[in-house]
Amino acid sequence: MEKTFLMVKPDGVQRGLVGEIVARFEKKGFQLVGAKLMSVPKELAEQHYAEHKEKPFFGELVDFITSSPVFAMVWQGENVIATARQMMGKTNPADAQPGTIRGDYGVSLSMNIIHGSDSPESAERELALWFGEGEQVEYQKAINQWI
Ligand code: DGI
Repeated sequence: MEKTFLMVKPDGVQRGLVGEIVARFEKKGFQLVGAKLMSVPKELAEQHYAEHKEKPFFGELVDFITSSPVFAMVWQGENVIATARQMMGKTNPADAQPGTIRGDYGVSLSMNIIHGSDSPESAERELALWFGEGEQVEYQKAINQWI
C-alpha cells in the first residue's frame, strides 16, 4: 500500500492545528502508521530541503523548520501521495482553495502549515530520512474493507 510523509510545520504545531490536521486524514480514510513530535536537527532540515539548496530562501526555510517542534507522520492508503497534496492545497496559501489545509489556515508562503511528499520518489526519500527502523507500525483496521 502507498505511503507518504506528512509533517505539521512549526507554525501548525504552535497554532494548535495538529489534531485538526490528523483528523482530516483520518476522516478521509487514510491510516496513520507512524508519528512523532520532534525538534528538527539542522542537518536533517538541510537534507530534507536539499532540492532548494541554491534558492535564495533556503536559509529561511531551514531556520523556520528548526525554530520550533514539528509533528512528523507516515500515512498509508490508496493514492495517498497525490490525494494528500490535494488536501493540503497549493504551496502559497494565497492561491490555495478554501477547504484545503493551506487554504483554510495558511497566511504566508513561508508559514504554510504542512509539508507533504510530492511524488513516490520523494515519499521514499523523505520516509527514509525521517523515520528509522521500527518507527512505523503495521496493523489492520477493520474499517478498511469499507474504504
Ligand atoms: O512541496 P511544497 O511545500 O508545496 O513546495 P516546495 O517544495 O516548492 O517548497 C518548499 C517550501 O519552501 C514551501 O512549503 C514554502 C517554501 N517556499 C517555496 N517557495 C518559496 C518559499 N519560501 C519563500 N520564502 N519564498 C519562495 O519563493
